[in-house]
Amino acid sequence: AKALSQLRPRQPPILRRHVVRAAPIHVSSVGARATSAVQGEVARAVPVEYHARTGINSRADYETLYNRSIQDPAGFWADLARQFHWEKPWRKDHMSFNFDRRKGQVSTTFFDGARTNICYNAVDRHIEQGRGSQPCFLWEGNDIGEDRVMTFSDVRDEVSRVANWLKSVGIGKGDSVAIYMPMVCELPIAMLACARIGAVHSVVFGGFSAESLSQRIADAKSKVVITASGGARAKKVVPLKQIADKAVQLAAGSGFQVENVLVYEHKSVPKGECAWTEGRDTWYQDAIPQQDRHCPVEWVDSEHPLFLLYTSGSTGNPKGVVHSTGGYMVSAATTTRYIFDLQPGDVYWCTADCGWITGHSYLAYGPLLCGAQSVIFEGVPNYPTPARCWQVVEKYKVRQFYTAPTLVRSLEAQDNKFVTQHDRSSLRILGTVGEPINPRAWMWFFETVGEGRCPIVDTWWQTETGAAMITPLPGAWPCLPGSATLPFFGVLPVILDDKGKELDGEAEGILGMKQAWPSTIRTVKGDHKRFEETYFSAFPGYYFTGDGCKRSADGQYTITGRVDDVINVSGHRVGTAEVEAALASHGACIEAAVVGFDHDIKGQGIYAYVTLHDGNDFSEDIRKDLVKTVREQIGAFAAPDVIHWAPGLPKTRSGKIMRRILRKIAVKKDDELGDTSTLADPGIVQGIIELRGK
Ligand code: 6R9
Repeated sequence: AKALSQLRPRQPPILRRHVVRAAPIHVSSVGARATSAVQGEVARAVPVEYHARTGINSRADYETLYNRSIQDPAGFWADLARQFHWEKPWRKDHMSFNFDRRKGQVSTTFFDGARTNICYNAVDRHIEQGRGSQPCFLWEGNDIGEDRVMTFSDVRDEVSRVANWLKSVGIGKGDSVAIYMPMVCELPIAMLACARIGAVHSVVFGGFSAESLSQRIADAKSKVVITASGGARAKKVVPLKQIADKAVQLAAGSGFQVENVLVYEHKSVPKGECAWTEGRDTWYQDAIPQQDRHCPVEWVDSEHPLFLLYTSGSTGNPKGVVHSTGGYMVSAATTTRYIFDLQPGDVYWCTADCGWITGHSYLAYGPLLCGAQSVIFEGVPNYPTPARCWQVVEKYKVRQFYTAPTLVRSLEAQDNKFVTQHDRSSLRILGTVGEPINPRAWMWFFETVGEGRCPIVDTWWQTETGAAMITPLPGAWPCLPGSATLPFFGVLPVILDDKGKELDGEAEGILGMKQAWPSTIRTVKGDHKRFEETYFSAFPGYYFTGDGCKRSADGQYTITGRVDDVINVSGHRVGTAEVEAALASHGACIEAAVVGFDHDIKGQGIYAYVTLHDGNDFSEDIRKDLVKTVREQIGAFAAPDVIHWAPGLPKTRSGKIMRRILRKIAVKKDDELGDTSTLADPGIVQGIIELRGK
């Protein structure tokens, strides 16, 4: 083991400068001092000079708009919606919602009476405004040197051809289409093609297994599946067609018959290597170029479903979250514009896969609706080297870069030279989503990647919310490392206690929503009762987020982690995110995951899985020092009872730690781990089990 003195001051000096020297910042007119509620590292508000082209450049600017959005949501959203084309206008009294089951069916509607089409607004509208020859997709392949640019006109032609093909096989308004594709331009094109004709897309992430895909195909009743022969992830080939074939077969076994499979030939798996079912399968490259490049737009009601996206909760099968057309369009566009200060022509990069909600709202729809150029990256961030992201940033002169904390931490673990060897002077805004970001990783992102120049927008939201809900607006108030800060326009968060009572002022509890926003989840596919039970039963009258949250005296919100992950130790509420941030602040630790376990005396104890930086051995000294770090930064009550060394953490492919598995390993129920096939690396589980007690 290395001497501890070598481990502790590992933080780059530049980071220390910020943490230690940053002066207390006045974040509001009342002059409250802000510190992040994510404990573990001293995080102070970080002011960043940024002039937003949206015109929101102070907290006062924000408050004026925010207050109107809450007092008159119908008028506020109508004003924002006018930038789009509506074939038929909405009624004056166009929105309604009921979040209280006791008063009848839970529902949300926006832009009632109106008809529109999101594909028209995302693509055709820009062509009509003279931007047809502007690039809108900048595709970067898995291997260096592979790239492709598509303009808005190119995209309209291709979308229309796919839409015409869908019609030719009998797909029409309201029918669902499953999309199981790698990150090629044809993926968002397939989504837009569905939207163009009023079909409902159901994108399934290319990393899901045949079982998961078949379950989603059958639940959504997708008669058509659009897939590819294969996909490329670093040096790995994903046999998508083979998996899709198995999924279609499994669906048939459960009584649902897929009628057509459209297969895009991807270079990773050439035509000759694909199994083929005559009469059911069609090669994309054969059929699509034959189609007419004109396809009329199908105008749909604002409440017409745009897409389904399956998401897993704490119980049961994945739920098909249903989003509407008009409301989703206005939320996706408005949040993209204000949070990323996105203007037509900006080069913007969201690293999410289209298989997740982030890819839907912030890779496909949001940037297109704003007329931006959206980078689509097929590969992985550390291939061929950990410099890949910054190389892409340099190549395309990316202005806004949006990613997940897990990616930030994995790149932070590498030599900084991978970052600094590429020019990042084009970057203006950085963003994170998906999980709490620990202040140390935040600081590294801010200082090393953003050169201390770019505000970081830490956006909190969910598949169910469709668009970002709690988020900084760049330049309008100081960033607070680890905190999503303030609610977006139209979002009215509440902090609830266990009994569902609203807490005022500075408070900690469960995050709920009191008022509908345009992209509110409308229902769960085929099961409105389950929808009401999952989201509107715990606390009648509120949308239940499942997240814990703290609000500071001046109204800033910090997510503390899923409430199902909060650990109650001797009556103290300990957020797993807090303990993880504390552990991760230790120089030897790269990442940590914390779960609760039943404890005879304390009620619950804290069980921490810790992954160390390369070059650090698992040792008793580091173990003690890690526990000490938590005691020092949070308090003795939060000190982990167990530190379990882990070669890596079990994560879904979207980077979420599967705590369900870790809870079972902690209590030695290795035979109850359940389905581990959706893990990015299922092999990691055995590695963790082997280190138990070590
Ligand atoms: C967009 C997305 C939603 C859950 C959510 C919360 C966690 C997302 C976060 C965050 C802290 C953030 N989460 N963003 N936690 N800070 N900025 O990720 O949707 O996959 O449905 O996950 O992710 O726990 O409830 P989804």
